[in-house]
Amino acid sequence: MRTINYLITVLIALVVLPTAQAQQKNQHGYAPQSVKRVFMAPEYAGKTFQLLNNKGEEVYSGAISNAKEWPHSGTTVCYADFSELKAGGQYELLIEGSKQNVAVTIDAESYSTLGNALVKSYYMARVSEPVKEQYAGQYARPLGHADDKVIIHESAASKERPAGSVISSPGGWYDAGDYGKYIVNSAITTYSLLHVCEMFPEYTRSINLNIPESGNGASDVLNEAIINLKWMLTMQDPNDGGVYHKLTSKRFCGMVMPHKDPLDRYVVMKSTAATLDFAATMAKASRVIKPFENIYPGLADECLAAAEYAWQWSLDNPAILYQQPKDIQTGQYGDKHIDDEWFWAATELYLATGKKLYYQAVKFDEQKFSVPQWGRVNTLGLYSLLGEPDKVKDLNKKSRKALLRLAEKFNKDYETSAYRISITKFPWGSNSELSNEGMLFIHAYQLTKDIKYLEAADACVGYLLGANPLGYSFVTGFGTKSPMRVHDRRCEADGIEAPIPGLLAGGPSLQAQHDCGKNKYPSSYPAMSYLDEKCSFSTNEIAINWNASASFLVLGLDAIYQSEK
Ligand code: 9MR
Repeated sequence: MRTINYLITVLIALVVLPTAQAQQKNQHGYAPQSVKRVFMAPEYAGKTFQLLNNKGEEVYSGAISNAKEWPHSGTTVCYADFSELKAGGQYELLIEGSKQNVAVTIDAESYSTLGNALVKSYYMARVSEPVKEQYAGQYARPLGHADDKVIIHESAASKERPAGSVISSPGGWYDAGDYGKYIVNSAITTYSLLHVCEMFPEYTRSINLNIPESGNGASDVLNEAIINLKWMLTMQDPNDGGVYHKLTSKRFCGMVMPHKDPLDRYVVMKSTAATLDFAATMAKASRVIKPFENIYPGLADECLAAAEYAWQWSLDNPAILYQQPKDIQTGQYGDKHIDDEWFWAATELYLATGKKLYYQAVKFDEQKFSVPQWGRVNTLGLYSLLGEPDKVKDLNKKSRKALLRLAEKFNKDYETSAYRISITKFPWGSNSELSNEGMLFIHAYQLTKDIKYLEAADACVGYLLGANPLGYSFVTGFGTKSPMRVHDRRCEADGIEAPIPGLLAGGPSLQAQHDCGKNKYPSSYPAMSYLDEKCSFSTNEIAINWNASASFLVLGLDAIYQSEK
């Protein structure tokens, strides 16, 4: 028995430790202006490092930091920081006392390539049109779900639309590894894409994603967002303005391609959260789309009317929380606290209309702002308010204060963390928690031009691309060690080994280790609890909202870097 235990210990030391402790870097490539850190085992603390160019000449040298423990991973690390090296190129990092050199890339295109792929993934997820080879290459596939005969579920029945009757609700994107379409999650996702277009209009207009709409004169990010927006419009009941919470089958289908899914699809109950999120997104869209009236005639006005109609329904139905019907097993996106949804909708409607009634509904002082996530949306309202300082003079000062207070808190976490990263919590979709922190830092930087926020935002990209204790780059197709077995029906069923590129895996979390079995996970530390396995829907699924915050983060940084060159 003792020999076996000994052998197991040796095996763990050989197999687990070297991977966990190998040098961890941004595997895809740092932008010239990035913070550039490579993390390594504590034994190198205080030693020297050098960077050599491709001719073998030293271009930078420095001392490795002190070692520090990161409580979330249980690992102790130190790092080489060569942020001052800004020239693009391929380099070798030499570490005193280590035989293992680290290849480092600095590339001015690195963030735009990545950001574009993150947004292109939405094209790949389009529901009601064929994904064509000229845009998707080997990932081309037939039309998935036409969604032109969607059944009204009992929970969604009304006089005009009784249970069992049929509506048409085509378009949009698949939510995640499953083929559902969920309003709450669509809202934050679509908002994030609209917002990056609003905040960086020239930059986003220069992006060409090679999608069917490319070249129509609007940004491809906006074009892609409109695909989902148009679907969202179909989820509003024209008879009363309420919005169905989701459109899914009764249970998740098997791991088959979209066009092989045999299950009927239903719209399930209207909820106040979905209706308010819908109102907020539509109001935002009306402002962002307005300048493109010639490309999308009438759409901005249609969105605004839909937003106001949804608000009206919410006033009449102020607290209808989503409750999963007994015969439905798909994702819930249930939310018991909807004060933040009220705030977000009121804010966006006020910005879009200037009407007093919405202004009066903006209960600013009752809000506790936090990093956004699908169920925590008031900070999205802050982002919008900060973009319109002249319209909201009185609210602007408060918004600035609230946003900077939040950013400051996360910046402290960034500055004191062993991994120089702001994340301290690892819920389901932790990588999106982090990219939403990055999104917050970008707003703080735009407000203050304080470089510390830009660095903290950039460090989030570094982490997502491999500068983390797992040494995984979490975006499919990017980096030398990225997820190969994401929990996604298309990726599992398409017969292609490499997953669809540009998808952000959820990332480490302890939240639902039962998916593969607790004993399959390598660690009980939250930042280490990740499995690149299909069964791991809690750490290795992909989702539109996770890609959205990452898209904003990477494109936002690229826009800032390009404008400040
Ligand atoms: O992202 C959601 C996460 O915050 C929740 O904890 C989790 C469990 O309710 O659900 C996640 O959302 C899933 C949704 O319910 C269905 N489609 C896949 C989503 C990503 O896993």
